[in-house]
Amino acid sequence: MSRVALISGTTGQDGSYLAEFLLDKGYTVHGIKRRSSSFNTERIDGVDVHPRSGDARLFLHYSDLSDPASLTSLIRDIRPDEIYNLGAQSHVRVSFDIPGYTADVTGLGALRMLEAARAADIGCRFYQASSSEMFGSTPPPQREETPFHPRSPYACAKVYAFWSAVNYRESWDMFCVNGILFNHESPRRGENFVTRKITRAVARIEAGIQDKLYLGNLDAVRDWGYAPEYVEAMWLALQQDTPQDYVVATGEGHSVREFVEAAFDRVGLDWQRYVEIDPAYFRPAEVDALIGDFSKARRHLGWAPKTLFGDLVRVMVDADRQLLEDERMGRLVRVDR
Ligand code: NDP
Ligand code: GDR
Repeated sequence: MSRVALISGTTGQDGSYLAEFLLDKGYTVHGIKRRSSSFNTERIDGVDVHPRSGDARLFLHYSDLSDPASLTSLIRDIRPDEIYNLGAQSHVRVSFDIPGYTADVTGLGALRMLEAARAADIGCRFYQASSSEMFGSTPPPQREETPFHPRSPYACAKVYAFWSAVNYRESWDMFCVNGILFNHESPRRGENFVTRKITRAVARIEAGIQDKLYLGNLDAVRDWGYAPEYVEAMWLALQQDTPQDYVVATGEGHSVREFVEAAFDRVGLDWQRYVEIDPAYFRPAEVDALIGDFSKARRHLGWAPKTLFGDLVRVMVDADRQLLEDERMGRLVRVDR
């Protein structure tokens, strides 16, 4: 019998890659999608989700992390072997504008998933999408033992979710794991995160349909990896004998300025002619530098990143050039090009 996984956040960057990864491993995958007034399943539209097709193994269900009753009945009905809680209001800058909503979905949402899993009493394994943002202003390198100092409502909510997962592990003997993932990007990255904002703008500027790129703090340093590789680490963390927490990162730090420069270099343009600073993109409190030490993940999971900074920038710029070309030619476009 095929193993069964439930993913919250299936329609997001990571959820879409994880769904594909698990389907390739032979899992039956159930995903949560939330009600929206416009289509929000674009990232997984390429996967067969048609429930009437005899061999369909991906099923999407309406639910929401703010609705405990729907989570409880979903888990009770599906009886998953593994739950991946990836759903979140995941934008750090936006969390300053909607702190209550962020705390509810990103923080309490995790608790609701944990409690629904406990109530179902099915012995399932639970992955919580924790974040390097929890380290906040604690200087790099950051590892599993590094103290948290969150700098945004988003990061505070993630700290709450992190400790809730630990608490369910210790209180109820549940197999709960936190993956503390550092920034990871891809052509499926949301367009208002800085890497994708830059690569999309580079493609448009090269094509002559955009003049300027407005950004905030160029000095921030991040440890950027490649999303498809990070979902494997999530899965590996749930296959171990004991539940533990893992930092997943590349170990390399680069500034936003370096990312901008490398992306414009890829198309032979001088970034200084196009980039302007807009203070609207500054954050009330910034996280200056995140660089992860992933030696525990390497040791326990046998995991290491393959795609590093230069290749990541190249993959993302090239994908956005191709995407733009396809849009201009009126071709049917999938976001994972
Ligand atoms: P995305 O923002 O791309 O995806 C977030 C997902 O959560 C979407 O599917 C979204 O649905 C869903 N969601 C939002 N609100 C709700 C809600 N109320 N109920 C149910 N689902 C909801 O994030 P990523 O894929 O980049 O990240 C996945 C997870 O990992 C998130 O929890 C994020 O905080 C965390 N993380 C991400 C890192 C990264 O660098 N990408 C690093 C560390 C942690 P919809 O599509 O409808 O908006
Ligand atoms: P981050 O990602 O906050 O690290 O959270 P983001 O790409 O939004 O910002 C990275 C850095 O770039 C600076 N920056 C800008 N950011 C955005 N979005 N837009 C801009 O115009 C801009 N200009 C400069 C930011 O100030 C910041 O320092 C991501 C999310 O995926 C979280 O969910 C996840 O937990 C963390 O990564 C790890």
